[in-house]
Amino acid sequence: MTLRRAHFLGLLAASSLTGCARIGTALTENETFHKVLDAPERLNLALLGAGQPLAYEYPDSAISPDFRHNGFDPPSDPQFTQWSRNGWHGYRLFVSGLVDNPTSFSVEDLRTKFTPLTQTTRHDCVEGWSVIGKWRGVRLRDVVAAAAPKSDAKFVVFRCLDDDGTGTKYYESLDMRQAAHPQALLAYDLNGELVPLKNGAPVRLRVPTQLGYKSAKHVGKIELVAALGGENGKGGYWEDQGYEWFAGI
Ligand SMILES: Nc1nc2c(c(=O)[nH]1)N[C@H]1C(S)=C(S)[C@@H](COP(=O)(O)O)O[C@H]1N2
Ligand SMILES: [Mo]
Repeated sequence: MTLRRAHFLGLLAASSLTGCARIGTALTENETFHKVLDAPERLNLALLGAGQPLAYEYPDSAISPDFRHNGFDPPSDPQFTQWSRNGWHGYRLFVSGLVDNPTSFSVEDLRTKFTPLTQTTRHDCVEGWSVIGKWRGVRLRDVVAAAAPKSDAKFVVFRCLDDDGTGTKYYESLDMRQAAHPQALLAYDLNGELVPLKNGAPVRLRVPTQLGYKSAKHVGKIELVAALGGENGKGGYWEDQGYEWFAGI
């Protein structure tokens, strides 16, 4: 399958201008900046991600010996169990919703079709503990761009494969700007090995600029939507229980 790395993505002019306004004047020298101005109805996710505050990246010496885990048990259904026993063969990460190019990726696709990124960042759980881990994966924005979001796509919803024991699945969401953050990662490795089951295998989101509950584990599907609310709830399992949707740290 050919990846559509559309240079520009169709998003509304309003969000495009917001994205540009935050970046300041340095980019006015940049050819891309002018292209965005020439086509204000379109938006470049890399540009939207630029200029946002970055989470601190630690040296390897700071990596926690064990990356503590939290949350629901990993999925235990036969299909997930089979994937996990077969090196994740059969698993696919779907990208759908308000996109021109609905698509899906195996873990191998993620490893080979995208530029890899490694980051050693801190994970802060709202319960008051932190761990530092070295994650490797692909930028969320590259995976989103491959699906070519439509102009009305405003939020990115992560549908997870695990549930709370009563059948209610974990889910989370980011807006397009947060999804474009250069450190928002879809991770497949932790500390040089496959992401362990307890930490969200085979693919988990890492958003080091926000509290741990935003970093959805066991992601099965990424959905581009116009709005939260309705079937998209308050934008996350814990948000539906009263947590803040924005969990910046
Ligand atoms: N799918 C899924 N994602 C999840 C959770 C969960 O229960 N299920 N728990 C969240 C919370 S509260 C935290 S602190 C982190 C824990 O990640 P870890 O188990 O790798 O430490 O995952 C977040 N993402
Ligand atoms: Mo958490």
